[in-house]
Amino acid sequence: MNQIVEDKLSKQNLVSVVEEELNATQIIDIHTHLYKPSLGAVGLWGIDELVTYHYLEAELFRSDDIAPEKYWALSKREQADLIWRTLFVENPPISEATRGVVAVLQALDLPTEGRDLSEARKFYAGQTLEAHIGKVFRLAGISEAVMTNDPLDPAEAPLWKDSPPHNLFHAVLRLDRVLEKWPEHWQKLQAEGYRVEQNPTPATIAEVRRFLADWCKVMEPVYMAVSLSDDFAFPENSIRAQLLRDAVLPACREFNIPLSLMIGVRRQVNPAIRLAGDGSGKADLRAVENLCREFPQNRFLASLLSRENQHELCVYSRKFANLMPFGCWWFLNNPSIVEEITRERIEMLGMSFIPQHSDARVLEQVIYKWRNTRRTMAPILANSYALLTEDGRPVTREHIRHDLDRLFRKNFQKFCGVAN
Ligand code: FIX
Ligand code: ZN
Repeated sequence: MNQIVEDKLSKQNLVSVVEEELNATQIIDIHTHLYKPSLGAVGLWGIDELVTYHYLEAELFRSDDIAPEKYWALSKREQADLIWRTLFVENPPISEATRGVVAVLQALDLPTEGRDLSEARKFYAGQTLEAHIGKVFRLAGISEAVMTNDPLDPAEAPLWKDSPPHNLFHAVLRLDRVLEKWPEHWQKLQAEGYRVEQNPTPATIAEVRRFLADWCKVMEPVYMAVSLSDDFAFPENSIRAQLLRDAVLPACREFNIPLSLMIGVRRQVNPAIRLAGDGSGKADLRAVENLCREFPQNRFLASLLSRENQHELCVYSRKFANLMPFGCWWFLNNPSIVEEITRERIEMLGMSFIPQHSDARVLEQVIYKWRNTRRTMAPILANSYALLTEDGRPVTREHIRHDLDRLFRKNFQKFCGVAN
């Protein structure tokens, strides 16, 4: 790193310099459920989607005695009105998810204390998606968002025909339906002309490889991804393990992209509340250990859903350079837990990890999720630099800028082979 002679920062002004440099860093959001404009038909944006986010639906069911089936019978607008009244008018929006909506409204200069959503709905009536995306990304301080793209999603797949690349978005080939739900989906591949059967025979494996290659050519994904249940094991005697070993990992090597392992979901612990009904469980990370050791030519992004798995993920990341921990996922994306996870990652991994992703499902969520990340991370980073200064090594603004660029851009770009 070329040494620029700079003022050595005192402990007092470390926090303000870290905050300034965090605000100036254009972040790459490496996992979202957002979509480029040409896939806009499946993308979510606007006040009614923001207020009916599944995190808020879960909180509604705790604060109102409405039965889920009655809620599901309401229109999207009626659902949003009920959530707004219950979680924002009758009660203070003090949770992470409700406060996030307030932060978005403030950032968009919309009323945050309204008795209803009429002002916000009037604002959105005048917005066009592409211009709004640019404004929201600027407010969030992100330069790009990485999507989640499922070739077996009947709503999304047809939209990829003639869908042009977009400079603000990267694609990801999402494989839950192939790896986690093969029995329910192999016939979809067959219907598309891939000569597969339910048993993963060598011929079926070859056709799954062809399916993956065809979609890699269409999407040009920066990585492949799968969300795996908390009981994921590898090796194991299962179709999932065989498809992973014989089709997905070779395809990742063929296209030189990582596989993102998101492990720990306990699907539909309460089906009555639909997308809000997923839970979390501690995983056995020997699966990750075995994958990293047995496939050194593969690279693995990893984000785990259980707080109890985080420290051992740091230990494994010290053992395997082909393992990149990322984000404080889903139920972990709360300041109290982000602080613990980020501090132990810095202590054990230096700046060789990817601290956060937004997981945004609704476009405007990136505004609050990245405001929270910057607010939570500034004192953590300043503390790390204060300790370094105390122990004898002065820190400059250039050092901080270099580290933030690694954390929020270069580690992803290098690990996924994405150009700057
Ligand atoms: O599997 C995933 O990508 C999860 O992030 C989502 O399914 C989850 O619902 C979510 O949006 C969490 O924030
Ligand atoms: Zn996600």
